[in-house]
Amino acid sequence: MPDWDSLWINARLAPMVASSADWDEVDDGALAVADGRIAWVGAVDRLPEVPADCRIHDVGGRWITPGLIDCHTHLVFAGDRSREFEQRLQGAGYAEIAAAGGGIIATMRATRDASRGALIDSALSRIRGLMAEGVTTVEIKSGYGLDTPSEIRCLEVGRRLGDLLPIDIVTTFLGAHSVPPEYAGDADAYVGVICGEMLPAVAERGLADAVDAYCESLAFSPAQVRRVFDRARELGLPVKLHADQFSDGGGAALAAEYRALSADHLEYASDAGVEAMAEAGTTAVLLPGAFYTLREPRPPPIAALRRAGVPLALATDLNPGSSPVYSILAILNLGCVLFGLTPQEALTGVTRHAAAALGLSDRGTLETGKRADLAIWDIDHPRELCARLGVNPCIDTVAAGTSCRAGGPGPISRSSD
Ligand code: DI6
Ligand code: FE
Repeated sequence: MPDWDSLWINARLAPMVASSADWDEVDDGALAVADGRIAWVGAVDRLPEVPADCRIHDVGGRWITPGLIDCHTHLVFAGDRSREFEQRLQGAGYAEIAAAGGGIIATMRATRDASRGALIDSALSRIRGLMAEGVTTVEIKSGYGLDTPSEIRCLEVGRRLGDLLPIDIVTTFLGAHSVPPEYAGDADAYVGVICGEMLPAVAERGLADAVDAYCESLAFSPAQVRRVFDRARELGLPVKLHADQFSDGGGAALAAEYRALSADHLEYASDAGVEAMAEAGTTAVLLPGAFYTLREPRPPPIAALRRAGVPLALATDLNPGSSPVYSILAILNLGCVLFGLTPQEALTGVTRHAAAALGLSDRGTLETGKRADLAIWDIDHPRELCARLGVNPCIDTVAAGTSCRAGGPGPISRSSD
């Protein structure tokens, strides 16, 4: 007799396992959980005998997908940049605003001045918004501290959020996000601080699961990124890269050379860079929120990425400047409308491929042995999640087998006892 502690029945399942064109859906399915892991999943007519003390959740014919994964956010920050949004509508450019002391440095100032409690509270509400949309794993980058104590504090806030929430938080060090004013004009010296002081301190405290950098003319050069990546490698930390967002800086190929988990943005990625990513197994993280908000003219080379077989992921890039998008469902729609992804590619981009972009093989599909991260939807078909803007059909988010809404007006469930 299996030792299941809970069973979801009367469900339509979208396991997101197959990379074929169809949805590999299971019309009348069931899913069992033991110790936070999927213990059995499939068609109900093949369901083995159910233990008497197993808690039954009847979802009333609704859809269950893997819990969604937001694999790229900058959601620990203070301050507001909507004035810059207005300036851009009046014709100012993103780089121009940054050069005038706005941009990332404006958020750095506000974040350095904010209390730890304030950073936690504002991040909690952003994450709760994502959880309400079926998100069970969130990646959070630092990058708004830009000195050692502030970067450590932002990563500690990320770890603390993981303790406070039922979902999983993954943290990424992004000290190489922008050159802080105290090193203005001397990026090489600042990179020296990142490599000599920040990264060792972060690694020693176990505060980051990966290291990222911003490879762009208004941020860091490929040579500077190499120094950061070499140090990360010495410290045993995997790397990710903000690559080719506003120009072809060779970021895609650089990420591939370092076997990066992911290269993100990629609007100006070259064919050679795309080929190198395919060879290296580096996932492409597409960020339509920044493309939309900055009204960028050139989408990433989706056809070339598809042809090369590069896994496509999608994420909010939630940040106050270039992507103030607080909804992963909106990102599904933007990924389809702006980048031409199919709904199935888009949903795979926030499940299986998003897990790969974080180097995680224990989630992102409905398969036996994986974390029992589930999202339960009041829809007729998963493509609806991409086809509509401004509606949230998620009725429950389950993290490692536990309903995140059990406290509130919760899930459709009938306890067997
Ligand atoms: N690229 C972006 O679009 C964001 N970071 C990055 O590396 C911008 C972040 C911000 O404007 O605050
Ligand atoms: Fe980003």
